[in-house]
Amino acid sequence: MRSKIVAGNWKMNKNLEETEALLAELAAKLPDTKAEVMVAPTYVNLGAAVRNLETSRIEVIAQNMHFAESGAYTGEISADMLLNIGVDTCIIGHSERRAYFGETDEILAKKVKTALGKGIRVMFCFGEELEDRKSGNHFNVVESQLKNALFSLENSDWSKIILAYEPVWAIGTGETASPEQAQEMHAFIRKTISEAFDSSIASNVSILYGGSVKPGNAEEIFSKPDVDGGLIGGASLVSDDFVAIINAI
Ligand code: G2H
Repeated sequence: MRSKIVAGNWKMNKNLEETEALLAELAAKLPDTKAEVMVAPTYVNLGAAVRNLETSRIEVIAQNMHFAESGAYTGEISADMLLNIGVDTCIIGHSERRAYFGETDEILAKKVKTALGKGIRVMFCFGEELEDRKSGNHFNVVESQLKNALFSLENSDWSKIILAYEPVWAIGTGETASPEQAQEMHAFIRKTISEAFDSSIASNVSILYGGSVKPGNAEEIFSKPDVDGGLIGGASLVSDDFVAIINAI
């Protein structure tokens, strides 16, 4: 049975005091939900976030990690460092990492391999750009992003994978994929995984939708059968909005 998940990607927002204040609000307002609730604060505040949420069921996850074990990689963070502070889930492949930091499918495949090898659960992000959608190439792009980074995995690795389909044209733009577009792509993703692996892997993997999810559109998007929750950016920075989205699942 796949999990329902609502995750907040805080990106490069919130200093320490703001992080602690938002976490306290979320912990106090967290509704009774079957969904797994996750937040991804920025690196420097991860340790504080873990300590702040010690008695809460909100999970702290990381926004990124490096593929190397350790060494001369200035500015980078390793899988072991995340595990050491109690973080065992990491977003990998967010479109902003791909676009602004040159993360290719090849680099992402290495990150996924390292993370899984260390026992870190991976929230793998992917999605097409506007030109791909306009030219009708969106299914091919998504299929190749999945194949290049994930299709060398063992069957057993899939229990540690969460997928987040985020069409780049809908990220932070206020433009959202329609619930039908999200469902169509999520069903395609499941079919692609089913063909490459097997149908039980495809039906057990959680596939989140991300891209301008807000309290006003969350319920309809989450109502689609192949949408298992959301990866939320902007709206996760305001506790009432994030709680409303959690309530929509
Ligand atoms: C997509 C999403 C969260 P937003 O990046 O990953 O951000 O909800 O602001 O579009």
